[in-house]
Amino acid sequence: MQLKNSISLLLGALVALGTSSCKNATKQTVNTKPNIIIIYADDLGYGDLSCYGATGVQTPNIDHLAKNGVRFTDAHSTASTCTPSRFSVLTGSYAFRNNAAILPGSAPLLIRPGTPTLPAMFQKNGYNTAVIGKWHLGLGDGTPTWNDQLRPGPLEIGFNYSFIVPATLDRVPTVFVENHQVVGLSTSDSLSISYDHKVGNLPTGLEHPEMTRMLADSQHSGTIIDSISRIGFMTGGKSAWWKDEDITATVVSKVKNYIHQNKQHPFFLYFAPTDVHVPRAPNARFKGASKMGPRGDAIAELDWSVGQVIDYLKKEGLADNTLIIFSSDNGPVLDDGYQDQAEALVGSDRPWGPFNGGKYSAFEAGTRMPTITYWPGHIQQTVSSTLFSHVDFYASLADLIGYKLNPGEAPDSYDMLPVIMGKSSKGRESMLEESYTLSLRAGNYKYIAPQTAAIPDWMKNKKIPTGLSKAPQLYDLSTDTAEHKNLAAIHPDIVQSMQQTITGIQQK
Ligand code: NG6
Ligand code: CA
Repeated sequence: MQLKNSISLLLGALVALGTSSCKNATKQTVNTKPNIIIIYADDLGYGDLSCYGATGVQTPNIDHLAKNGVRFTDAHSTASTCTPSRFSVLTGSYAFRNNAAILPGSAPLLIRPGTPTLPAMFQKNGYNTAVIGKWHLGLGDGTPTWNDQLRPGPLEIGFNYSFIVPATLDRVPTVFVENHQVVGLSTSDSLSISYDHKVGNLPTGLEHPEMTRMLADSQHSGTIIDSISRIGFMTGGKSAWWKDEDITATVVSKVKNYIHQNKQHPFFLYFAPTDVHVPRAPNARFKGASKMGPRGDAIAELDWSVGQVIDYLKKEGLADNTLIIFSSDNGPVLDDGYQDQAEALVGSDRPWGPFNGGKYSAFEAGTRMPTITYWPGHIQQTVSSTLFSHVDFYASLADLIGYKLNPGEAPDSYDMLPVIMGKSSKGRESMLEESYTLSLRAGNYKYIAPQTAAIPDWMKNKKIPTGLSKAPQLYDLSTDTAEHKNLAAIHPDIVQSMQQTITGIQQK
């Protein structure tokens, strides 16, 4: 493999350095394996970055990655919502295998200890591993014990360190969890939450909308914390509550600490920024950074975080030895329950790019993600239209570090390392997309399996078509990027064969 050759060349060079001189070189020889950072943003759409056509906000730091790395135009998260997409990145499995769907903040750990995971794979190969940022994959065995040790969690499935937002910004509890503990919790003020009834006396958005800084729909009108009403109810644990405006800076400082502590040791960092999910309350420093109000400003804040990582790697002398993969977990949504003017201020920008749909949708914008790989001196700069899925990170990164997958490990993951490195354009022959149904991409076609559950084809408040229909749908993306013209009736043979492929994947 070409890449392995280049790694051995690099190894050779470092060893040579180590024999010829000084302390620094000796230090560097310790860390000969490349570090890997996956930066996985939240709800960032295909058209949300200036390198993908955004004009209402500029994203110079992420654009820098794109200009010097591989910018994908047909790369996908596995699903159009968060939990299933993140499940797939970390396990190399499609989420339907585990019935993974959006989790409440009280859910137990979805990935059971003992399951092969991407971080555990790195650990086995001598890496230190961390998750910093959004988790949303559950904690504990039953109901999480917020006032006690929270386990199992990230540390039980392959991470050496974790600093997480347990679920989403719009869900209780609004606290960080570091390793097994809620950060800053006082023993004299225990924290409790519920998703079905009010606990404690804190005001809710339903009772006191005037106490909130942005109005929310009824589902987001539970307990008000930091002037924002949330999904669910919460009381106590006051010393541990986050301030929304400070979340990104806190998380970025943890990222820097982690990189610093591991600068002489290979590491895998899953950095999951909370921008640009609702409620969008970026730091005041970013107010007006875009022309698009809080949603655009949150994109600017996200770009800042990426810039901080790039600069810090340089400062620590790690830039040339670190592969960065940047992407997002699902497509964009303007109104996800809070009135923050996202729709009014979007202007002529198209967060969903040239595609139809968005978050939650079976149409392309649900899963087609801005995706960039960057590794100075190693990646061949290019724009890649290769069909690629984030479930492939697992097998590709295994190849990068010379690890052979065990039978059954990362069952849906293909080794696409040459594509990640910009050295091949040979993509997947077929790829599953998950939403409230299953879809399949193969050749020029996209097939969306019929969905009989009572989910509408149009989400009125969000103004997003779900892409669901009781009838099969078939689109030719080479002539119909926006999935408007259903060809299923004209090509029943293609419909049948694509449905069979899905059934085959399901039975694997
Ligand atoms: C939905 C929430 C939405 C968001 C989403 C998860 C309601 C009405 N909406 O159920 O606000 O939290 O879940 O987003 O409850 S995700 O990016 O983590 O998938
Ligand atoms: Ca998301």
